[in-house]
Amino acid sequence: TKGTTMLRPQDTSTRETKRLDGLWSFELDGDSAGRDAGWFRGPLPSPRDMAVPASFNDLTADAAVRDYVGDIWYQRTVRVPRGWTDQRVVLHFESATHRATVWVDDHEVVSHEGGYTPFEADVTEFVTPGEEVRITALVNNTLSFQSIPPGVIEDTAAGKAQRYWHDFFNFAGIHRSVWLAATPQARIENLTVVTGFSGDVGSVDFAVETADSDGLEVRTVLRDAAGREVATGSGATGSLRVDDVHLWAPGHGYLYDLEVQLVDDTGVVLDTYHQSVGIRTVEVRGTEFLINGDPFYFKGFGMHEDHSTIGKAHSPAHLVQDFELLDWIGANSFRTSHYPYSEDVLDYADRHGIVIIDETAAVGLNMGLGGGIFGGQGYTTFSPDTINETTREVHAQAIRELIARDKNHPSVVLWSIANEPESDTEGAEDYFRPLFDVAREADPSRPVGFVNVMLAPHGSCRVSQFADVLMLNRYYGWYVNTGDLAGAEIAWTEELTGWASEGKPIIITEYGADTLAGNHSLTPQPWSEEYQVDYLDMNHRVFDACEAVVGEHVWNFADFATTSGIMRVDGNKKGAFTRDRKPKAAAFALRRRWRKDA
Ligand code: BDP
Repeated sequence: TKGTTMLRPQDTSTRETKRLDGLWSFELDGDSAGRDAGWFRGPLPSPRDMAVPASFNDLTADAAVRDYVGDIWYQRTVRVPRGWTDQRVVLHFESATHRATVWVDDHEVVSHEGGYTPFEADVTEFVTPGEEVRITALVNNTLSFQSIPPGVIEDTAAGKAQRYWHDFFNFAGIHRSVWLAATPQARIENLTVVTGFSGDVGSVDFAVETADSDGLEVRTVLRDAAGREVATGSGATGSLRVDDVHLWAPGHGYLYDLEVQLVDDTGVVLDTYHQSVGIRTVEVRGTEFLINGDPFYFKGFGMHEDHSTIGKAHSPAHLVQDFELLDWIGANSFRTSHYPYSEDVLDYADRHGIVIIDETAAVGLNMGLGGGIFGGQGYTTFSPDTINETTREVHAQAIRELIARDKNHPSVVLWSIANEPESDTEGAEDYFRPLFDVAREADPSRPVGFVNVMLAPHGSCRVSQFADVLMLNRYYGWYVNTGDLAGAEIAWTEELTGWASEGKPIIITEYGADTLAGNHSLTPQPWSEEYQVDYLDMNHRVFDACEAVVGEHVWNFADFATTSGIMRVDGNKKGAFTRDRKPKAAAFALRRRWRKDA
């Protein structure tokens, strides 16, 4: 699958969509027998019901389902809308974690690797408007050294076991909506906008790709938020001039609407597509991070798509609640740790002026994590047998697909191509150098970085040299200097001073302390709500004393599910909110710092 030239399904005067969410048939296939047996040719042999979108893991009362690794079948029938005659029909998955192959009736139509980016297939020749078709998706959630994120299947005395090096549960399934969508045959296929301004005059540079469009003309119309036409253009590429420009800015999600039309020589509009456009600029200058030329300070969190019952599924209700809490606490930004989030999340951020660091699913490329005396040994991170050139190609494709999907969102100001990879070795340097090029080639308009781990402190990291912005995860006072905030403050200040000498802006992308809600202590004891507050205060003193620090993202917005381990009690408890979004004392403390008005 191309994976990088497709537009999100949309209802316009020339396009129509049908969402396939609801209950699907579902069957685990532990022997991987279904493909050869042709399970897609008819109803699954012994299906149960499963919700889409949802992670399947927590929806049954069966540990074997929760921890299942392997092939997973989803199936449903759908009636193709009878009005779709002569249209091009596509089947679009917003995501399937971590990979999928899809059939329409007996025809294999698409395969896609990577659990958090969309893919689609042209199914026109396999469907008849007004008739039913059977859609079957073979999803697979196995992590290997050649997947992003990586993992390995190990042989244990009790059988095969999935192991991975990232600290969140390997939720899987169909996490976002599935669509049937109709477009005209002559169609708009891809669209890129890059914005700028000078004084009162804004610019919207656009590049449109079309298909089956011989003899047709591309026209563009830009309207302001009140629907007034402010600029028009003709041709597939160009630049629109916007007088008296109304900028998109943090806290101010002002959006124009760009309508792209495909028009024939008699003026008939054969296809039309709408794109929200926020006019703003992003720039790194010295140790500053500038949005619209103004220094920006990131306040917010590393987050997760994680909720009880639905796991990593997207849900509009949870989206609204999480953004309401971000607003309440005074956050102006977050990082999509540790994978691309639902496109609805980005749309919401665009509309509300929330700033996003957009991350790929490249997390856990580090055999030093989860190491120590209890394992982690036995693997070299970068080697021909582990994370290798094939992995790098999968990783490159993940970067391309992230940027292809999210390039037009004004909320996205910075790409994060990996979280906490090994970065202090020659293997890491060789692995990452070309990946920064991949990102910059796909999007020359935004800075690129990766998130550095405390195992590669200042002076030993060999990858940060490629980054425009330094993103640091540090746990002084938690994983080191545990319970010793005075010692932590000294050590942290010293390391940060080293990083500040690099002359690049620094965003602290993680700092946090596990905290059991309701656990209190008069003296600063780790795991208590009071310690979490003291820990954050200490960190803030360190940041405030360092000019190069341009942002603070607490780890994490909310408690979240992880794999089982002796370091985790019912998951990771570093949330400012609990998993069901109740505030800990730290939430109020952060609100006092971030909303001086509150
Ligand atoms: C960092 C990771 C993050 C973890 C966090 C922690 O980036 O995913 O959840 O530490 O240990 O290593 O809480």
